[in-house]
Amino acid sequence: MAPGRVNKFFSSLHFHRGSAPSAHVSTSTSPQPPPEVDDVGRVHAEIRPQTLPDLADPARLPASACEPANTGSKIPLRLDTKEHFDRIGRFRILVMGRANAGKTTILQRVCNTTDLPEVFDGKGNKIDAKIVEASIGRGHHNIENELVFQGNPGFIFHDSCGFEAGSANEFELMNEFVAHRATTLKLEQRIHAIWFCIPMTDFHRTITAAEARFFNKCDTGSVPVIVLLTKADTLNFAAIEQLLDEGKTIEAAKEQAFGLEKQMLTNIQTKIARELAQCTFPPKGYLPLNNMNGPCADCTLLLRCTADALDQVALLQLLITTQQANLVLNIEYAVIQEIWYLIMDQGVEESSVSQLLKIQRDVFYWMPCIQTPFQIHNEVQLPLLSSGHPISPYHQLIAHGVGCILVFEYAYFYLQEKEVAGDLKETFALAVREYQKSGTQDAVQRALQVAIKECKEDKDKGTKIITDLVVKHRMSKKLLKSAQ
Ligand SMILES: Nc1nc2c(ncn2[C@@H]2O[C@H](COP(=O)(O)OP(=O)(O)OP(=O)(O)O)[C@@H](O)[C@H]2O)c(=O)[nH]1
Ligand SMILES: [Mg+2]
Repeated sequence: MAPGRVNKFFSSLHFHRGSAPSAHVSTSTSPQPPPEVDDVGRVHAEIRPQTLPDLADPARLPASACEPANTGSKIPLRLDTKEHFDRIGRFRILVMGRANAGKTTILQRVCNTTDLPEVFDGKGNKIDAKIVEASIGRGHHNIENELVFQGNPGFIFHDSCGFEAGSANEFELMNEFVAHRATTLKLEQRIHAIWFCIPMTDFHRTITAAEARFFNKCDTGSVPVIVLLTKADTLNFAAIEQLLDEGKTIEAAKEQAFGLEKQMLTNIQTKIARELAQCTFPPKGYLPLNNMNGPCADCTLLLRCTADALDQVALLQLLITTQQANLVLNIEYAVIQEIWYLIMDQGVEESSVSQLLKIQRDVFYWMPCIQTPFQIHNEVQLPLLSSGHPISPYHQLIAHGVGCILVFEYAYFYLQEKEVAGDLKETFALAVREYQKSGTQDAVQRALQVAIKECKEDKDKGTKIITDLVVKHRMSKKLLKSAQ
């Protein structure tokens, strides 16, 4: 990530779960406890505890921060698209909706780019951009085509045009595609989420008959469909227009438009939700999106809404580790999915080597992809990331888990900022040294002692407190300063 991109990323960091979002997220079903299934083809390498020193005894920790990595192999940070095409376990999203609904713009935001995607046929052959453009110009999006942005080739998108202009044949093609890709046993071909765009520029015709047909006929199985109310910002014009029609002055109309715009959006969303709730296969959630074409566009809510609609931990991990739009999401999910359970497990009497390694590995799986697909570098073993103060094994485990998040996050930024392939073992060693010598480790440990008491049993409040604590102590902030 170039310094510019790092800056852009950091500017998005103020978005947290619980902070006031600009858009409202709602889900129509309560989240199910996710089963522990890993069927997306993700390679989970085993850590080998037998090679480790006894981490529970600080006196026996290795002098060097990281004990032997596998081979010290280099990681290319910018894999070319072909390499990524060979990779299984990429997150695949079908985006659908009327022409001009803002579909491509959303995908660009998610991949941190303004470039157009490269288009591949289902066999991985690149299609000439001119052919694609000509086809799109005629209103055709071939749903089978795979769209990949160089900004983040970890995502594969399929784009389907709206049905209002489409023939019955086109609907059937889409139906077949969804039915097949939602259930195929070929994991690398499966779609993981569907974003159904309804533009608020067309708010007078919210759901067309053809769109309702999708929700009545297309069984997407466990693949969640999220309705995106795109271009919600354009309701501002509609609100001003309405106020002017009511006889308001232009100044008064502008002043009152915000309130009316919000009211209009709520009414539209309620109307759509009511209508779709009657369908055989209603969507899992609704999310208005504003100004996605603007410089401050942020897709954190979209990613979070999509993540929360997934019903498998492995898919959730895949999405969170693939996205690079907001790395606070990585921290947040690592805390919710791993650290919170450590906090709840108050009966811990000792912190064994295998427990510490398990935490390291569990946390690693939520961090951004800093490994090539088939070289899992979490064989690198971090030392105990807890300061020398005598603390209980319970606190030691939590401190270690939080320390791992901070070390991995710093390592990721360090590698991105250098923009060179690096040796992961050395980078982790450097991150650990920074963590320990900068005083961050001590500060985190002290802050944790207080935070754990505040957490009590309230998961939402507790995970927010811990996430904020981790975000506050991110060492990557220093990298940003040095890049300026
Ligand atoms: N006001 C506003 N305009 C938007 C937003 N998102 C996209 N646009 C604009 O809407 C237009 C269409 O956006 P695209 O992303 O190309 O729409 P699309 O659905 O991919 O269009 P087709 O592929 O042609 O069907 C562009 O001019 C965008 O700049 C938004 O959130 N607000
Ligand atoms: Mg488009």
